[in-house]
Parts: sequence; structure tokens; C-alpha cells
Amino acid sequence: MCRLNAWRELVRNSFRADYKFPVNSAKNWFPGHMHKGLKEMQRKVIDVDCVIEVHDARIPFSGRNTTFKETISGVKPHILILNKSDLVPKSNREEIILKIKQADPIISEVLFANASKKSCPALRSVLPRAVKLIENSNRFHRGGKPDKSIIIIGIPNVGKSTIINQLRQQYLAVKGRATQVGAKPGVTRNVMEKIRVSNDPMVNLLDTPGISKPNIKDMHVGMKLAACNTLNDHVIGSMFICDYLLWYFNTHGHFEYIDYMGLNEPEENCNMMLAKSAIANGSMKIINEHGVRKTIPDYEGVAYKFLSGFRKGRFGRFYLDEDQLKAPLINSKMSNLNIYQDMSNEKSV
Ligand SMILES: Nc1nc2c(ncn2[C@@H]2O[C@H](COP(=O)(O)OP(=O)(O)OP(=O)(O)O)[C@@H](O)[C@H]2O)c(=O)[nH]1
Ligand SMILES: [Mg+2]
Repeated sequence: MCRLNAWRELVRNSFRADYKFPVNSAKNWFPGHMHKGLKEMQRKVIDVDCVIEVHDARIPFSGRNTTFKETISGVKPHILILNKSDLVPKSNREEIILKIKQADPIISEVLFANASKKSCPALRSVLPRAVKLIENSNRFHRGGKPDKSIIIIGIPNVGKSTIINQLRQQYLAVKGRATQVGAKPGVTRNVMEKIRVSNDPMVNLLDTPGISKPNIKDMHVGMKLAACNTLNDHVIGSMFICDYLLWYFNTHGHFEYIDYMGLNEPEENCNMMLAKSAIANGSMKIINEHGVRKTIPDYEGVAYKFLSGFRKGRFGRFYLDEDQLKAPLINSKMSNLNIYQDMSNEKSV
């Protein structure tokens, strides 16, 4: 505790309080395959009865593609799954749900889910919920067709395909994956044909490529999206992402990185942090400079360790949207909310 207080003081007195962005927002957030994917989705959405949007729970208020409202979902029932709940605290979930619903009344349900876990209770509840919403919706005129179609949308790498595979395994008790999953953005490139995930009720899901928000004006949002690996690292650059995360950890009191990286105290400068960590862990590499062999810190290797440590939850559970969480609620009728969370006791990683 004493150590923690000393670190907080150090950060408060001598570290940068605000973040100056070394990169600007004139980035290509929207690669070519996303244009194609969006067009395909717009063609197929005509047959769809409900939209399930998946987003990363670490950034509940940042980086959702709000243009989906105009391009895809319209007035169809819309469920938002905040996935990767194993990486965020169990506190504040009710407040987050309320704030999202207040800001975006088109959303019928918000759930926290952990699709990496076999029997996630929130995921088990999602199909019955969607079916109920569809049957209660006055747009449901399917001429007696018994099957229901749901499209799964969201930005890249948030777990859309994992959720489809999980639901299929849960309801049909089949092994294997119907749609490919991967730990980098852009794994699903095309809108898939319908994937049957349940026979009773008869439900088909459509997997789609992750589509980012076309313009990102707020660079905090861009950096958070990059930190959660919803963009390829090269779009921003690994070193810049590390630097942003280091600033975020220090200014928000998340000091778990210090032990993980083999450091003694908080570091303000990202290059210095990576160099000290490389030396402490023996992560050095030999380079040849003008015919002279030199041993230098393996900056890229250590930056990868830092980024993947965060992405795997090795620095503890927290939101990257803590500042938005502090904003007051418009009204706080929390007790009226239906909250479906993954309340299991899984550990932070
Ligand atoms: N920690 C954690 N990881 C998850 C969870 N769900 C999915 N993942 C991982 O997140 C990564 C992306 O999963 P995908 O299902 O491929 O994500 P996607 O949204 O389909 O990605 P694109 O097709 O690239 O848009 C994979 O490494 C999954 O194992 C979760 O609940 N928690
Ligand atoms: Mg996918």
C-alpha cells in the first residue's frame, strides 16, 4: 500500500498529466475489404429479423461503429453484447448498461459476456432473448416461416465469430467451428452464408467482417481501439500504442505492469521503460552497425510482451473508459433495469 501511494505521488508530481498525440487522426481506419463487407451486409440485412452487435467490454463507450444504425440495423431489434467480460471488473456494469441505453435508445438489451468460456450464462440467454424480441416486433411478417435470422455485427476482433461457434456448440452440441476465429483483426473477410445455431427455436446467424467506424476524430478513441487490437498494430505503430497504454496505466493508477515487466517503479518514458525491462529480463539482441557488433535492448520483443500482457489481462481487470464512467448519469433508475451479466467467478485471465 505504501509502495502504491509513493508511486501515485510520483506520477502526480512528475509525470505528464495529459497525452499529446504523436500520430494524427488522418489514418486509414477503413481498409478496402470493409467497404465490400458493408455492401454485402446491406444486401443480406433485408432478410434479417434481429441485429446482435458485439463490442469489446474494455471500451464500452468508445469506438462502436454508430453508423450501423443507418446502414444496417434500422428499427430491427438490436442487442448489444459487451464481450471479453473476463478482462473487465464486475463492478460498474449496471451503470454502464444504463448509460449505453440512455445514449442509444435503439438498443433493446445490453449483456456482458465471456465467449472464451464454454458455458457463459449471458450467452445462454441471448437466443431466447432475441427470439422474444423478434416475435414481439411488429416488423416480424415472415409469412409463417419458422426460422429466424440474426446478423452479428461489430468492429473487428471483438469475438463475433467466437460467439457464433459457442452458440452453435451450445444448442446443436456439435464440435468444431463453423466460422474461423483468430487473435488478430480482419479474420472474417466476407459475410457468411446463414449458419444454423439452433433447431428449436430454429435460428440462423450471419457472421460478418468487422467494420470499424469510418472516421475517428478523437485520438483517445483511436488509441484505445488499437490497444484492444481492433485495428492492426501497424495502423498506429506498436511503440505508439505502448506509449499510450503506459500513460493510461500511470495516470489511472494501474501499476501491475511494473512487476510484470520486471521494473522497480513506474516509468514515464516508454523507450526507457522498454529498455529497462529488456535489461532486467535479458531481452537483448545483437545488431551490426557499420561493421561493429552491438548488443541492444530488443525493443520490439519487449513492446510485444507489454501489449500482449495487457490484451491477455495480465495487468488486472479494468476499463479503458474509466473517465467516461465518472460522468454523472442523467437519471439513476437502476433498479428497473434488466441486467444479464456473466456473474461467474472466473479469474482475471
Ligand atoms: N479474453 C477473451 N477473448 C475472447 C473472447 N471472445 C473471443 N476472444 C478472442 O478474441 C479474438 C477474436 O475473436 P474472433 O471471434 O475471431 O473475433 P471477430 O469479431 O470475429 O473478428 P474479425 O472476424 O476479425 O472481425 C480471438 O483470439 C478469440 O479467442 C472473450 O470473451 N474473452
Ligand atoms: Mg470473425
